[in-house]
Amino acid sequence: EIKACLFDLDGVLVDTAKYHYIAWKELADSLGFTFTEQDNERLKGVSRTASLNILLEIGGLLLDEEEKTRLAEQKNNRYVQYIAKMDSSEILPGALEFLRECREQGLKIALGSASKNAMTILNNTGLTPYFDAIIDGTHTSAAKPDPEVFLLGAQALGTAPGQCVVFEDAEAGIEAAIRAGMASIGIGSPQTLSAANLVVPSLAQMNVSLLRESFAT
Ligand code: B16
Ligand code: MG
Repeated sequence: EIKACLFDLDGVLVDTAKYHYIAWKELADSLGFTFTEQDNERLKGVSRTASLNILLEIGGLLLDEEEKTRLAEQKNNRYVQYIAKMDSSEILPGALEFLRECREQGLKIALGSASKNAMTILNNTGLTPYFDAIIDGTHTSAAKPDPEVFLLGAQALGTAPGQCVVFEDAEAGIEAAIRAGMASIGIGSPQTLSAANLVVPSLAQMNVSLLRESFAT
């Protein structure tokens, strides 16, 4: 029986991928190479450090750790400027309605995000009060597909992994859910998220009855 829902942030509840993209693109521009929207797909759900490594690989640049730290900081400063202007209009379709329904139906709710900026985003969009537990990139030591972020979420809620369902838009996030021993629902395309128990285009297609039907034992 499902007792808790664990949500990824970027790509599930809000579309911050566009701001990550602009900030990474600005960095690539300043380093003198092109970074496309297609390239950006590879960074979704991936930590900041790992994202920078992919970006530098695309640009064919080999840099030392000190320089990398500086560039990651430069990108993040730009990103923080963009998310500072976010408000509730940037919550993805169906997300608020589903979070409300989960609460009404007595399901517990946790965040499981790789982002170190999750609190800013949740506060600016007004989503913070919906969560019983918030686990983000400031609490974790291993990135998805490591299950750490979701296991910490279940622990904070006091719910067994077998009673949790994870909502994720990234392949690495679905893998993390599986490794945590949790059910998973992919948000996006069935091709990339085929490992999930169920895939829906967005949370607008999700409701608690469908959730219960999908995982009825
Ligand atoms: P930050 P999620 C992830 O968020 C993003 O999808 C990914 O593109 C980003 O690099 C990562 O957070 C780290 O974010 O630089 O803000 O710490 O999908 O796990 O909510
Ligand atoms: Mg995501």
